[in-house]
Amino acid sequence: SCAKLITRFRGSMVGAVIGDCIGACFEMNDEECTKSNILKTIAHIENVKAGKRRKFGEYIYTDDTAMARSVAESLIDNKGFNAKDMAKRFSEEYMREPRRGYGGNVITVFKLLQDPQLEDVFEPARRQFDGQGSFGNGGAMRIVPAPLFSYNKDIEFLQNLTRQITEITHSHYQAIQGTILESLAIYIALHTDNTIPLDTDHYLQQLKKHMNTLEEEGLAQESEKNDKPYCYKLDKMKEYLEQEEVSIDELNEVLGNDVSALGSVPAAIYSFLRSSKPFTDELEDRNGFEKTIIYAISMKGDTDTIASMAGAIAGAYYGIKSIPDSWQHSCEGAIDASKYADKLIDISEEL
Ligand code: 8NA
Ligand code: MG
Ligand code: MG
Ligand code: MG
Repeated sequence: SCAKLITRFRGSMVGAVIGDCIGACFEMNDEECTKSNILKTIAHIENVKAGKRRKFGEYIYTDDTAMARSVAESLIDNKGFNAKDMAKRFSEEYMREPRRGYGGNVITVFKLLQDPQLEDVFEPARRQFDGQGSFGNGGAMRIVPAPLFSYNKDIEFLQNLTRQITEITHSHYQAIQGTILESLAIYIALHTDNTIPLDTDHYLQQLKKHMNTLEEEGLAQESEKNDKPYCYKLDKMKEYLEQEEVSIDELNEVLGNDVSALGSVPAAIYSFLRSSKPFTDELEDRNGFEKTIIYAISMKGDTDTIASMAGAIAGAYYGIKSIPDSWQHSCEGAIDASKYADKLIDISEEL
């Protein structure tokens, strides 16, 4: 029903903001990323009483959320994808607040997008890295509004929309495939019955079916490549979920935790799936959303982006009620994210 759906749209949009804001405290600070340390930050967020020391929006969002806001606003105002408008919003947002922690190379694209004479807004992205395009996770980190907007449409619609949004800044096939994987992960989570325990095998099978097709197509173009790295990582996740406990070192080695799409989207999906199963450690009493965020940060490396992508998936599955009020209160942009979710649900119903 619609009343239930709204909690999941809000959960997804807000979940992404929460992961970004809390994850940003640990970005590139690997020694700090132990569960007990992360829980200290969480305790700070939860224990400070309203009206006393707790500051509203104390934990600030980074480029991940800044760009997701532009995606949401552009889809809402245009009731669909408008490349020129979205490119303008990315670029203007960067110029307004350049210190949100953007990737080192994407800022070149934002500067070129400032040129009012520019005919093809996809051209600056195609020129990145000597024509190879960026394989960074900057496409995937901002994609959450797309699967919400596409809720009543099919997977083909979702994939096309996702590809177009990504290609404004990221043209490398691995960035596009990784963003589609994140989009699918959110879309499938939204469409999965959350009143029964999550069937992680079935969830992975659905992702694999689509990624297999995409990577087969990619192989025809990339003749030197003879493997399907996203499918490989989805298979490894299934294997890990059958085991008792897998070390973070092994997960980092196999799934990755860096600023590339291939090295971060799988870590985000795994955090969501692992957190649907019980823990026997200090995460034991946390709900599925809380576990997902804390576990994603414990993956180290690009923590804001991995936790943000994981939060978007977990929020879509568990809904806004699973996100503690104190977390929402403490993270900048959480209230706005809820408002975008409400507008996206209205538009998705008209499509
Ligand atoms: P990007 O397009 O600048 O890519 C990020 C980085 O990935 C680049 O600076 C390169 O080092 C590397 N890279 C990407 N494509 C190639 C290629 N074809 N060949 C060689 N190297 C390549 O920016 P983005 O928007 O993809 O970046 C997103 C990330 O940056 C997010 O994690 C976001 O939070 C932010 N960020 C991350 C860190 C971090 O180190 N974890 C720090 C600051 C900002
Ligand atoms: Mg960031
Ligand atoms: Mg960052
Ligand atoms: Mg990051």
